[in-house]
Amino acid sequence: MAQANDKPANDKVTSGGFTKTPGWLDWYTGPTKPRFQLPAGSVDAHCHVFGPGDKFPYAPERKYTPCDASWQQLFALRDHLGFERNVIVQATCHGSDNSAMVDALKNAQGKARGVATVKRSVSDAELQAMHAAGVRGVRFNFVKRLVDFTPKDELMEIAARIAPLGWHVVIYFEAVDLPELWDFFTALPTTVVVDHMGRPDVSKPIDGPEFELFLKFMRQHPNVWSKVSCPERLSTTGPRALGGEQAAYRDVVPFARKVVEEFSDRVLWGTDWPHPNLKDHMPDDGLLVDFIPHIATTAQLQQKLLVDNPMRLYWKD
Ligand code: 0GY
Repeated sequence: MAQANDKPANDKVTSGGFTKTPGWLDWYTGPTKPRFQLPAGSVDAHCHVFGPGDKFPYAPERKYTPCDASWQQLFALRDHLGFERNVIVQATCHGSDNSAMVDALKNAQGKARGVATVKRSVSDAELQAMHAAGVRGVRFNFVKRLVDFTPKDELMEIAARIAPLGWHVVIYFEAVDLPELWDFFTALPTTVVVDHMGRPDVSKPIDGPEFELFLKFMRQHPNVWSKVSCPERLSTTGPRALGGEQAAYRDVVPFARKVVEEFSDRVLWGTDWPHPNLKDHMPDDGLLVDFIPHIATTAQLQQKLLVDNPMRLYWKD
């Protein structure tokens, strides 16, 4: 049965003279070995590295200071959980300095791809160098507590520049903001990948207007994909299962299952390690993996979610 993390959640360091944000929860030491056996070649398609701060200082404009989380620690987790590859997404605490993420890619022996954050001042040579290191996308963030917004004309200019590289755009936003962002998102010229299903409020009905709008977004726009990740961020019922076949984070299950089943060729899954900004509990990553068969209920859906889709998007060249 899934349990919450009862181990200390503040036992990690932040090097380089930085001080963790008060109340910061550190990533989990000694995660469980998942009971669910991942298909061969599975990709953890949403995770981050933080610092370490003494080597890759956190950005002055950051909204939080995390504990360090290195590529060595990420790749150890990958191997422990049974993943083959990672997609490392630039975290906002590093702003548009992608060097920690790119350093991780260069040390991954081809087993990691990246998603960067760039400004309009990025040069073509810098984009080419990132491509050579394994970057395949840029992330546009619309979550107010994480970033000061970049003007939409600048983002559109960036999208036009990365499109010829075959890259895509990852978008992070809250469900309530989708109506206002709709025109911008639907004008993007690339594949568009939504983080965490557009952060639905899972205490609202699954057939209510908010989640219906998200489904319409995916139905009407075949270039839109979704990560069905982060039940630990979305859940109000939390990690404790009720027993039997009940899942942890059970209130998220119908939302994620709906997206997996209707858009099986356009979904991705990731751990979100090292789980920035969680306030309530730090998930055991092994138990997060055990959530997967509750939302992708057949071997065929699991193969698409964990292997075929991320390989098509990130390892096509
Ligand atoms: C996530 C979620 C969060 C943070 C970031 O880059 C980030 O700082 O993505 C969040 O706080 O919701 O996907 O890691």
